[in-house]
Amino acid sequence: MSLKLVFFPFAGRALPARLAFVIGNVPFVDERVPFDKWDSSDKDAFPAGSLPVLHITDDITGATTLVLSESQAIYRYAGHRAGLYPSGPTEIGRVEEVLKLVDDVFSSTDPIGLMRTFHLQGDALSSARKEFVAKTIPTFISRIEKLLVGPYTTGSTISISDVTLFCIVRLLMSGNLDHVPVDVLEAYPRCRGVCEGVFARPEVMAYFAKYPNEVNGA
Ligand SMILES: N[C@@H](CCC(=O)N[C@@H](CS)C(=O)NCC(=O)O)C(=O)O
Repeated sequence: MSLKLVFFPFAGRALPARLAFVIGNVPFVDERVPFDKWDSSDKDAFPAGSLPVLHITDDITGATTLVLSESQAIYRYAGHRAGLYPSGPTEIGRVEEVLKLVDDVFSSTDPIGLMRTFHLQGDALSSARKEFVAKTIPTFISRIEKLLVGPYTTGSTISISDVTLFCIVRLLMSGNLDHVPVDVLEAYPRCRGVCEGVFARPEVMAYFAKYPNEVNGA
């Protein structure tokens, strides 16, 4: 099977899958579509009219086996291929719970998810980000904090939920998000510990040496 992950030339919704493949030493084509090329492309050629998309091709026949369009599905597929998806029901349950909660931090509407703040400006941005810090983080990150066994989600073995958590923790602590202070995760040492564990892996460090602009998950 050959894998091609198509996304834009930034971290965003592709970083967890890129890192999963890197950590699992799974070869993949990391196609990065320039914005001007995307703007002029036929969106109907993409299942959801958006990116990321993961193409899986049979090496022998050259036939397309699967085209995945949703980042959450892509993370799970990447986790399986990379050996980052657990096999036991207890661990699966816990990893899925953390995956869902990380996604809630991004896209939940009640309280406000980070994605909804990205296109705001001025007072609207300030008030949405303040709500995000005051409500969303305590609601979802504190739940994740309680679930983590440590040093990773299920204990000593890294899982795909650790990779997605790493990406959001780096972004939240980056200082790149207006109105989100860099110490916003001070009260969540286990979440920060997962982040440190993922970041310390040689293959992850090598990835960020190649793509330094993605190191803060943006
Ligand atoms: N639900 C989709 C959302 C994908 C999405 O919104 N992708 C954005 C980039 S992060 C995109 O393709 N934007 C360009 C466009 O919609 O034209 C997923 O999770 O994969």
